Amino acid sequence: MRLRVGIIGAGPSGLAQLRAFEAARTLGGEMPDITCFEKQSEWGGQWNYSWRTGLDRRGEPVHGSMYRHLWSNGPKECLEFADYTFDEHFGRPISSFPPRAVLFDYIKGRVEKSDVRKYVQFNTVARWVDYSDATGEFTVIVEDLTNGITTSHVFDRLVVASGHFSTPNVPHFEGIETFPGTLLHAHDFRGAEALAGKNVLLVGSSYSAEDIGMQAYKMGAGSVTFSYRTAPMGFAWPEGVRERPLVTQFEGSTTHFSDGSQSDFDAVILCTGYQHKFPFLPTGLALHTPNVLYPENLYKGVLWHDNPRLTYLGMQDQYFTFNMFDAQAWFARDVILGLIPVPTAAERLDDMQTWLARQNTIDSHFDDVDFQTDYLRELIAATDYPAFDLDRVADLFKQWLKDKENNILGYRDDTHTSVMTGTEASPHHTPWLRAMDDSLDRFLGAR
Ligand code: FAD
Ligand code: NA7
Repeated sequence: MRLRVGIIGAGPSGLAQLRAFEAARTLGGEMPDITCFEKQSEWGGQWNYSWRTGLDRRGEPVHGSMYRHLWSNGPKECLEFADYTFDEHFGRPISSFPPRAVLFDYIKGRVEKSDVRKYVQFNTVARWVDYSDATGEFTVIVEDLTNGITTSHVFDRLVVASGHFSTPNVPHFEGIETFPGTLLHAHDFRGAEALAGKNVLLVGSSYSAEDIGMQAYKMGAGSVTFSYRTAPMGFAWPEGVRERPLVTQFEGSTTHFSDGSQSDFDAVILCTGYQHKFPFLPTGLALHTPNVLYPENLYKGVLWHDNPRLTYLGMQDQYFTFNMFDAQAWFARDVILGLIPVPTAAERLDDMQTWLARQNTIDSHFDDVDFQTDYLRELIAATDYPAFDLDRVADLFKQWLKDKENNILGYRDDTHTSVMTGTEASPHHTPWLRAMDDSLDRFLGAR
């Protein structure tokens, strides 16, 4: 009997896994029996935009957290697939910071070319997983959301690629229930147009706060205030944008901060991050971790230490994205195919502890980049994923971090050079601050 591999999720991580197996097959390798369950009706994960919030039309929690006018927040040259370049997909240079629809098109292009759609069961949600020590098998209960019928599927290996930016972390602040204006978590944010003229408060000091705050500014917010728990972002903000320490209390539309200051707001957006949540996994298989570069209990960042037949993809905090999911998927594939041996539990622990100890010494974004670069280096060296100059990508990330420091509203107008092809990005026809149409057609069209 062929090895049976189940994959949960057809976002960039799950698609990387399908692509990895397909790449091995085209080289003459034996393909396992693969089934990928995707609860949405289309693949692409977060990049498959949904206007819905809360529950979807079938009553499932909406997965998507992306919004209108979302443009890549890192250079595309840092996430380029090594086996499917932007040049191959678009046939000409494009700019370095494309909008969501353009990256969605790129992701889809690779898997459409690879003909892996046949492995995906869409509209199918993983409800529960059992593992049997006696047989070494996973039993996965799924529901076909189109007809409510549940079925049971048995696998020898399971890959969890269900993402970790969908279940919001929503802290409570004293008096928040008295706030009369717009109040939501970033997960439910879909666009900043209605924030024009409003005084907006964003709680949080990471990517979501920064980007939604700048969207609000771009769309004409009256003022933008960030509230941080640990440290301010410290960018050279434009006029009308400021940072305050943590909110201590809401009193109607008045918000108090820990430095004793107070302000009135029309809208509050909680950009307070996400939870790793796996409602379909029992204790013993479910990963519990904050959003960090090296979650505990994952050997090489992917194999579940307590049961290496279970793989997690994309569970790290991310600098590298698409190409990291590839590196992980190629590694997981070769473990699943028996080409990479799984070390003993003691050896795995030792390896994880080395990475975890290094993680504890990180004290800058540059350190983050170096950490994740070395992590990818190790994974890529272990497989036939096409090698590329990781140090040059790390340099690009560091340049991008500096560019943001210099010009938080203008860094997306910078261009970078592809490490894969040497192609220099073309400047976009419209500066990001004035680009009000984020469609694929407009992006590819002339000025
Ligand atoms: P996801 O994209 O979340 O895909 C997971 C898939 O699993 C989904 O299709 C979901 O429907 C499916 N699924 C979940 N649960 C089940 C279940 N029980 N059964 C069946 N299917 C299930 N990255 C960048 O590189 N650049 C950016 O500019 C960028 N911006 C971002 C902005 C936002 C607002 C967010 C939230 C993320 C952003 N990211 C960005 C990171 C982004 O998460 C990754 O690029 C990528 O989408 C992660 O892929 P994934 O496959 O691991 O997870
Ligand atoms: P992140 O990067 O996980 O950041 C979460 C932020 O939320 C971070 O600044 C936290 O502050 C803050 N946070 C968390 N809990 C609280 C409470 N209780 N009070 C105040 N602040 C809090 O999530 P993001 O949503 O920004 O980014 C995730 C992805 O979405 C990313 O890939 C983007 O590209 C889009 P801390 O610094 O820990 O004090």
